[in-house]
Amino acid sequence: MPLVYVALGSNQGDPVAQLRAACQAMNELTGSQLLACSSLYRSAPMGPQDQPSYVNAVVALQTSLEPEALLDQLQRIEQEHGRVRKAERWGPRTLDLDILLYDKQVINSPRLQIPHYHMHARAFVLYPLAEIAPQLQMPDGVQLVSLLENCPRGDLQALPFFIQQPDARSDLTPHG
Ligand code: J1A
Repeated sequence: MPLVYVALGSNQGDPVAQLRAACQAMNELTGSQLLACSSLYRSAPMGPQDQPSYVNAVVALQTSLEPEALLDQLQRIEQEHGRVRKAERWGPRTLDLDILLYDKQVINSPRLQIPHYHMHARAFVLYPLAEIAPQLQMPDGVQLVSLLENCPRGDLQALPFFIQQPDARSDLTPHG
């Protein structure tokens, strides 16, 4: 079954609770099982700084869903779990789910670019990914560790909260 890495991010409402709920929802997707979750990390937002800091994580998901079907499901989870109730109405979407890698596939469709276009240079993606898949290789053969060498940690900070780990698996060897 394909092995997929998904990045999670939130900076509105209760980001830790939203990331936990998103993980549980991914684990409940048809033909899917969460294999590993990174720690949670906090960092300043990119761009305009007049918004709360982000909480990010990366998970490994084994799934029989095709890439676009998985995207549909992740977008549904974003809608269901990523909305902050503000006074009497629902605010904007506040949960981001990005497919970083889908096995070794390279996809460039109107809806989907894999490997994710921004993953090569973002500390809040690379460090959590390295935590759960230190040996990972990109589809073009570049090692994750060499991306890390060119990506300073910056203000990225691991948080003392955890997403409940799925059952430990000794056979989890990402991308062989
Ligand atoms: C569209 N897409 O992107 S939202 C979607 N490839 O409709 C998809 N591999 O069709 C398309 N996975 O976290 C193309 N979607 C995709 N993202 C792929 C998913 N600062 C794909 N510190 C638009 N931390 C889509 N985040 C893509 N500052 C963009 C959400 C989902 C991430 C904003 C810190 C953060 C942001 C800004 C941050 C952080 C948006 N991140």
